[in-house]
Amino acid sequence: MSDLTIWTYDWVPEGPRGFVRDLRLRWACEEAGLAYEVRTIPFDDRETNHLARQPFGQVPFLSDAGLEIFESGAGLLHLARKADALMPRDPAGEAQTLQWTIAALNSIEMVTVPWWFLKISGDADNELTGWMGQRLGQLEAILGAQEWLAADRFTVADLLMADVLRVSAVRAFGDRPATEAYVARVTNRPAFEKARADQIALFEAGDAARMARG
Ligand SMILES: N[C@@H](CCC(=O)N[C@@H](CS)C(=O)NCC(=O)O)C(=O)O
Repeated sequence: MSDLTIWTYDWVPEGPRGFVRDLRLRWACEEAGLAYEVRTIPFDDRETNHLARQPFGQVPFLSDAGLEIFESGAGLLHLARKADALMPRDPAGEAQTLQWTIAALNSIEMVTVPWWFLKISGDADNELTGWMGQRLGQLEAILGAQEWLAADRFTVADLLMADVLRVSAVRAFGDRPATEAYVARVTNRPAFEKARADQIALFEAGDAARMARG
């Protein structure tokens, strides 16, 4: 048995499969060669059935021996501390990795998720479009000039930024060739492919279990 357990739902509808954020933690473990297992909580009653472990009723959360950690970003940084493959150990490389990891969450995902939500709710030209366009344009300039966000190499910051940017509506927004090449490059990594395939297989098994329950 591994010390690391990634917790997710036992099932989700088809739409979010391949995008549920446990994938970030699976991907990081795969990149780092960290042994882990995946365990589930029931999707039904999710709003109340695990509040002690994830106060918003969401997934993922991570167990590591006696520790429990929620928020995918916190889980990623916890894993990054264990593995050079995710974060360099020199102070400058580590600082760059931390800043870009937080930027992925707090400067990019902070606008892309509400923008996407308004868009799928029928408000395609919503008021967040200008804000998101500005942020993604700024990132496009950076990704046009450098291959990786931090320390001239792949880090957990790239894993997270690419996961934020790979949402199809965000990917299709505007003409951003450097960003598109970056997302393709990062998500072509075998560790991503495995994490994604494993997540989809878990939710497909959940289909069968729900069908058997009737
Ligand atoms: N900020 C949280 C967001 C977690 C989140 O949005 N989880 C989604 C799955 S990817 C979820 O549990 N959705 C179900 C719900 O909100 O009821 C994180 O990064 O861990």
